[in-house]
Amino acid sequence: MSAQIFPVPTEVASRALVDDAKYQEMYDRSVKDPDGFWGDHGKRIDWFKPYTKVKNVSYDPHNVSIKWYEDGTLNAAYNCIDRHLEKRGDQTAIIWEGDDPADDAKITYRDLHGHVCRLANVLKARGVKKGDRVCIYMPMIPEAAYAMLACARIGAVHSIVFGGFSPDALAGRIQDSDCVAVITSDEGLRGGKKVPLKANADEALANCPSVKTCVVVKRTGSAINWVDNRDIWYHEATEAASADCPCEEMNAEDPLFILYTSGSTGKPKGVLHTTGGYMVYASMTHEYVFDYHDGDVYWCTADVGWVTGHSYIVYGPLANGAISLMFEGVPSYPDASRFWQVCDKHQVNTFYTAPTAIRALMREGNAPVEKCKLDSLRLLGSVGEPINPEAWIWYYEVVGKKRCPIVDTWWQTETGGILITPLPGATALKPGSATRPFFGVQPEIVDGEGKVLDGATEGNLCISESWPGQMRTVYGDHERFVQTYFTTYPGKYFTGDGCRRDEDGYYWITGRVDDVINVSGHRMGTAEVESALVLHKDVAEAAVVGAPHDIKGQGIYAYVTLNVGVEPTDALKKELVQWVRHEIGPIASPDWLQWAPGLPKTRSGKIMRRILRKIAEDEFSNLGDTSTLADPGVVDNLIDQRQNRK
Ligand code: 6R9
Repeated sequence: MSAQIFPVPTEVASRALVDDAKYQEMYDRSVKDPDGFWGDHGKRIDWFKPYTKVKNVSYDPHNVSIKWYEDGTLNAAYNCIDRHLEKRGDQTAIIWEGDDPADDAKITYRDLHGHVCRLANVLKARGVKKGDRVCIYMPMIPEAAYAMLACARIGAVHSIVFGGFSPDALAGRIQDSDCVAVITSDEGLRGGKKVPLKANADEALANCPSVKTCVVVKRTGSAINWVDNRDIWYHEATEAASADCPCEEMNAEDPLFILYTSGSTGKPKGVLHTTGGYMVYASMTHEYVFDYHDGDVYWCTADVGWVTGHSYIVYGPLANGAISLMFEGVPSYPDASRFWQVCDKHQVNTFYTAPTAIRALMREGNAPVEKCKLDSLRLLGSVGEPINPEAWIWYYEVVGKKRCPIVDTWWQTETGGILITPLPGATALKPGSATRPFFGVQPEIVDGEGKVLDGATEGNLCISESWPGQMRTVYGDHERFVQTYFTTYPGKYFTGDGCRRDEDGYYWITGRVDDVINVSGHRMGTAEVESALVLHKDVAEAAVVGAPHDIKGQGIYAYVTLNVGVEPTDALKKELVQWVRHEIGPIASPDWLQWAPGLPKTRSGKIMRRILRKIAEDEFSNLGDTSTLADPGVVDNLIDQRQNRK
């Protein structure tokens, strides 16, 4: 592994909130005295009624219960907007950069207050009340942030569905949480291409009787279908609404949002986050990890459809009164220099993106980066998947000009905020390592039997104690929450990731150890893709695994068994790829599809994905234990087919 170490640069250290000694001191206190530590840091948030209790958590598999600040009351929108009005009402809250480089806007905290209140009043007038679920299916426009905060303001629980998901995927998520309203736009615009959001929503809503209201933002102005009494134009309704809307007083443990994420089995899970602990954790990690100082321009390139957009475009930064840049487009449009042009244009200080984007841009060479000055950049960040040292070095040298530390932040939808990460002023960096735990986070590496391993070692990553940003349950299915995260290694939260710890106590995430594929930093359950494939009339069976992919990190490799009598043609392959795209969305498109006359199974009928993974990686001589195979001939056949393709 990479032995190179990058110490904290002096300029970074001189302005940093935390140096190494302070990190150690704060970390020690956070684990020895969590009540004292989080009791103090909880005060970074404004509470209507202060809490008297801090942590109340049980990881006992018979009674998993996670509560933080349980008797405090607050409102997330108040913390992101109202409390800043006096001091920084005229400061920019959101810099919006459109898909077209000529399109941009600056929204001050005062503007934000008006927009959010108006939309909140529109929702209220349509009967949306505290506790109701509202689905947001939006492009990256400021109205997406207004929608989140309007829900938070009135105590409605938002559930954002990424704009790249299909009507079916959207419908499933709306139905699972019985949303009463949907907020969408006529179309989205990405890389010059239109995305038919309203048409998709219409198709989904045909099967979602719980939805009484669909608020539509006009983004492109294209003609759309309209359902009277259900659909309302955002611009018309908000114009007529009052710009004053009181904040609902929420208990710390009242839900703030649901976000669906893929797991190793079954349909996506509705990860539920509550208000108090989440806000404390999102704002605190945003400040310390990005060493945020007043006036810094901070850009996280994620989409609000993913958890990174929730915590590090909206809730964390806005709770801190930050300037948060929101980008509608893609890194390659109009050309591969776009990210860097936006950095120069808005004088971005902190830039936070995903390894897949870095790898894709790296492939374009240095010229698109070198066209730009990038002298405003001070700090770089990475999230979503392990960053390979080669991409790390390129990011560090070519983008950051060897001046800017890279914070490689490991976390999950479930964790609400960053758990393992460098702190810019405190942590020497090793390319490819997420380095050390954030305050209060106690990682443990365990072997297959759950034995905790000490020192330099490798195994499965668990977290032994709770932190305030942790998810509280799977919406509507607490048992699934317990089963998924707390039964594999009783008494600990199991992350689903593999991990190595080196001699210096640095953590290196090695990737998922379950049946989840990380495609371009987005999680996809193999089971979901398989279910989509077997829905096709010609498919008898399918098995999906992840395989190494140059840009995406992992790509989707599908083995498909056709029904008897169906001809395996290239046209059918294309059709099946399209089929999955249509069923789930473009992010689920298989990158490779191989015909499998039979699948390797155990005698009890379990598909042996381990073997399929090896075949997809061309590691034919290293298949591991094959003694439990019901029919070894199946494997030889798959290897033959794989070899003949090349
Ligand atoms: C925030 C987010 C979570 C999974 C996680 C892990 C992978 C995320 C990473 C990383 C290595 C990092 N992951 N950050 N792996 N280094 N810095 O991505 O949430 O979409 O839920 O994905 O992503 O495998 O378990 P989510």
